[in-house]
Amino acid sequence: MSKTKALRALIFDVDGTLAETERDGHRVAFNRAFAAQGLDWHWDVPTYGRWLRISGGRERIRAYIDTRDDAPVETSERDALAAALHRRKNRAYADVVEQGGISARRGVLRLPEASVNEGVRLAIATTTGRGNLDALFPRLFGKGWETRFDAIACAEDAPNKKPDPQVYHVALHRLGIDASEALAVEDSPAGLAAARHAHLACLVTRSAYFRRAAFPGAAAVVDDLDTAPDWPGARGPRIGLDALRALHATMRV
Ligand code: XBP
Ligand code: MG
Repeated sequence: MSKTKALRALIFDVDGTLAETERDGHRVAFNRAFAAQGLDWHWDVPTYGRWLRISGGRERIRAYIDTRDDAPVETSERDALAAALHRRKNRAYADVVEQGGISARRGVLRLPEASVNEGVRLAIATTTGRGNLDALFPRLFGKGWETRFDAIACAEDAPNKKPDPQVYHVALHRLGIDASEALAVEDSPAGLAAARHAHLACLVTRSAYFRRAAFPGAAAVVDDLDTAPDWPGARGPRIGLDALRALHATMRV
């Protein structure tokens, strides 16, 4: 039996975990990008859910282009179209956020704040690009948001997208801690797999697109951070730092 290590950091995914950015942000922005590019393509809510299986917005749109009869024939042109649509999508995403289209999921503002006050550090491990954080985080956490996070790892730091663990390895390296000293918070099967491949315990807060997904290997699966915790050693009406410590401990013994 290995000795239980103290919980020193929480590592948060962004899309789907901190906010419903996929359904209400990236999807909407992709549709605006299609229209701006003169394409009559459209991703409704269920269709986008199917394409979400491909991590990474550029990778997602590139795979979709391959299914379209009305897409360019040459590979280089398809690559260029994917890059152009992705750039447009990210600009549109910033507009959606700016227009107030995205808000924090339940518990996302409370729990990180409480954690920092009790000496547990915060980090980000996301497949999305840094520009999307720069658009979203001031809206969620206020102007000085960067000072709240001890490590930020995003697409530019980890080109191998989830379920590859690369982004978690980068976050752990920047935190200077071992995987056994952190807890990941994710919303999707790919995110959970990435965390587990990096040997992290992982709490899943199911997002809209993954309400019925299976989460093998999760420490716990809940609807959101304001849920009443039901694992051993946890008390109270909502998940608090004590509950996260108890969850982390159960995964380590
Ligand atoms: C998020 C993603 C991202 C977003 C879009 O996955 O897969 O690609 O959908 O962002 P996770 P980009 O929450 O597991 O990190 O267009 O910047 O890729
Ligand atoms: Mg996610």
